[in-house]
Amino acid sequence: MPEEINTSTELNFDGLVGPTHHYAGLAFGNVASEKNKNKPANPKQAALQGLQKIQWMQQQGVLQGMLPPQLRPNFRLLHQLGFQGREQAVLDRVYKQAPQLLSACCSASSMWTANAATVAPSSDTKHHKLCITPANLICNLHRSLESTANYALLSYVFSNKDHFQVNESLPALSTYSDEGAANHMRIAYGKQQKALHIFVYGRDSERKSPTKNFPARQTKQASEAVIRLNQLNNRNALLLQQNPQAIDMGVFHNDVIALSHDGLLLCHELAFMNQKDVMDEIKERSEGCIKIIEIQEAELSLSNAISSYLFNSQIVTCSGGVLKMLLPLECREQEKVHSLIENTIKPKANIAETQYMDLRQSMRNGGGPACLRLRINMTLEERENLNGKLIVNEDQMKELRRIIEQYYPEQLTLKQLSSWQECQTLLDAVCAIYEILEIPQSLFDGISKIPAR
Ligand code: SUG
Repeated sequence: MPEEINTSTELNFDGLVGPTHHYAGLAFGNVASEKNKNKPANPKQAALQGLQKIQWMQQQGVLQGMLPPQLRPNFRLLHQLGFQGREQAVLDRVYKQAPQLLSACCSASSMWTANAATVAPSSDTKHHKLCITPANLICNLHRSLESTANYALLSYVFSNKDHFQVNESLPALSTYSDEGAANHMRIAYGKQQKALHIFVYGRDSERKSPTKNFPARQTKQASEAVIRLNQLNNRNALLLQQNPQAIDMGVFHNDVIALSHDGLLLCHELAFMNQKDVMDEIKERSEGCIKIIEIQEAELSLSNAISSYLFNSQIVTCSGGVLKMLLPLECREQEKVHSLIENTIKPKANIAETQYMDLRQSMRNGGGPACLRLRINMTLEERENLNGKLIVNEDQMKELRRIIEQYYPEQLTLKQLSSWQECQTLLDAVCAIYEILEIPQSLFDGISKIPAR
């Protein structure tokens, strides 16, 4: 049956891992990132694991998008911080004097596209246009670098103003600290597919921080602004506070402790503040149409939820309407978690099949399956009005694999990143990826201050 022009379909835009992927322990409060600091990384394997995930999704009959890596090193940051001169001299000095800065300006963190932006599909917005607000990611230096390039990329791809509105990211201030869709769940429910947008914040910037150990990244003020910018009504938006106890254990984003798909919400009992009231409110708002599966601490401790990344899984509606669940391999390796998934979650959520996937390269930096994707609901007409070729087909996948095989290193150390010659080879790979995705490199001129080569 031909797809109707105004029916929307959810696409996942996965971030392709960049060739500078490494472990630098840059994300305080993300326990995996800290634990794996300075361990050897394999960018080639990381990118191939990402491609394998995309390919699996395509095999399930779903359309899959991709966002390319960003240009690194970001010389703009180094110049701003006083490292000036020719490229090799700059890299030598920063490697010697501030190796953490070299890591930050080379980070491949844009792979976690769940943090790239927050999206509201046209079916839910006041003016019936698809709205996108890129996140400022100001909580961590290396992540804050992503924002300008994300804005440039998304403004280009979604430039048709009859269909799309791409907002600027929020002011780069702690008051408006925004981490994108990782703290947002759109739950469509009932026969008419009404949608409830749940925004989860960690702290109210007008109050004392509720956490003791780790920073609460998302602010209430940021979520409120995104609700306004994305043209949502207060009727279809719900603002919740994350449980500070969870943040203090290492739940640095809501998508580490809760997930949603269609009319289903799967969460841990310690995900939100005042959780009982929150659950009642969700039921009331959706007239009982949202199905909630709440996992108790006795069934799965917070610490096992974090180490397995169970809640960072993806539920997928495959062609024919069958539901499958894509989980990180770590969920199969922990017996208790595995049994909970197979014996409780699977039957309760009507999941026909579970697929455990090796995404360890990303997992070691705290990025599971759901972190790697940005969900965008689009109609056929909207898809036809996109610029670039981000919805990837088989030929593009083959080409991408070829580039990764050819250019991506199997081992990467900071020493290698301090060589301008080495960096240029990696930049060639990223430029080749832009070509395959039909994204003009000129969009990023001036953003990372990469000299013409
Ligand atoms: O922001 N890790 C990322 C992981 C992001 C995961 N995203 C979601 N939960 N949606 C972060 O903490 C580590 C980089 C390093 O240490 O090299 C890092 O940035």
